[in-house]
Amino acid sequence: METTEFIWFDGKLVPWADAKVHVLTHALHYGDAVFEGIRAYDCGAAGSSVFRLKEHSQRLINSAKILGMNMPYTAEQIFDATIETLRANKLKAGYIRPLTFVGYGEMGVNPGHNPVQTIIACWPWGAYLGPEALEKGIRIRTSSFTRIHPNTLMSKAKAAGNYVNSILAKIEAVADGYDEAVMLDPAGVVSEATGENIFIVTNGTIKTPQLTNTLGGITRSSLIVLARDLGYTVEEAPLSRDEIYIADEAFFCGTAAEITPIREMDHRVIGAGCAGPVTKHLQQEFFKVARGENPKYKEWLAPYTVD
Ligand code: PPE
Repeated sequence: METTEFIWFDGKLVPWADAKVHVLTHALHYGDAVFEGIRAYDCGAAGSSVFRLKEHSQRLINSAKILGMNMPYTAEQIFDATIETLRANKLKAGYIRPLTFVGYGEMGVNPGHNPVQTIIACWPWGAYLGPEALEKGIRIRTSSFTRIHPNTLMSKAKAAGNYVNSILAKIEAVADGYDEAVMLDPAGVVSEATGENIFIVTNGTIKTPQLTNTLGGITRSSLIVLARDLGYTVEEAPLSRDEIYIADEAFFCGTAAEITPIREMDHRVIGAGCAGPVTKHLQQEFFKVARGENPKYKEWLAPYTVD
């Protein structure tokens, strides 16, 4: 990976190589960490902007609350620390990873009084699913792994432990020659991908699963607003696997993946087998918003400049 100079670690900027923890860190053994994935965009002469930093900062706090972690920072402090980290690294555009984790202290499942620590790292990160994915679309499979039951792990928490389910699905998909997996929930309806929410387009109507057991994606909620403002009808309703097979268009969305068209699923070509017109339209409008070219959504952006 491409590194940067500093990582924010519990209030201090430390050199990248020195941001270390003990091997008996509780979260490393039991997965009790929560994180965020955030993107900053280069807005040209206007400087840079972090996309929906307020919402991402709040989701980190919410995730910690769901896991019963004693989070020592407020959403405002995470917001400010993120901007501080970007500026210290002179990073105009890239990916930001805040992580709050249960640290070193006692071993055993009970996190007890172990310290709760927070880091914020950032680095340049291009297209998540490969350089051609955003334009040409990807091939996906339905995972043989079921997405977590809403009372097994807490899907509204962006918790490290939840990602073991995603890792199983991702390894399987990649080993079988696909770019990504989509997972069904315990009832057999479509939930989400290993790191993205899913949308389909049928007869001009946009549809996405409700949030029963999926992460409340910030890209997802932004796209729902954006699409409705553009005049599209957007439904949040149960989505079956075969509805995707016969959709005109399908796409994934997430901070890392942005808006990635799906061109094939389980060996069925979706629509015309390339990025469809509605997907392309939303992609274009989304990037305009993120790059500060649409003043209507200015409140979604946290502007900053680097010296
Ligand atoms: N579902 C899952 C399971 C998920 O991990 C993400 C983000 C989303 C939906 C979309 O959420 P949002 O980013 O708020 O729109 N996945 C992050 C982690 C990716 C990684 O490999 O790490 C991300 O996109 O940053």
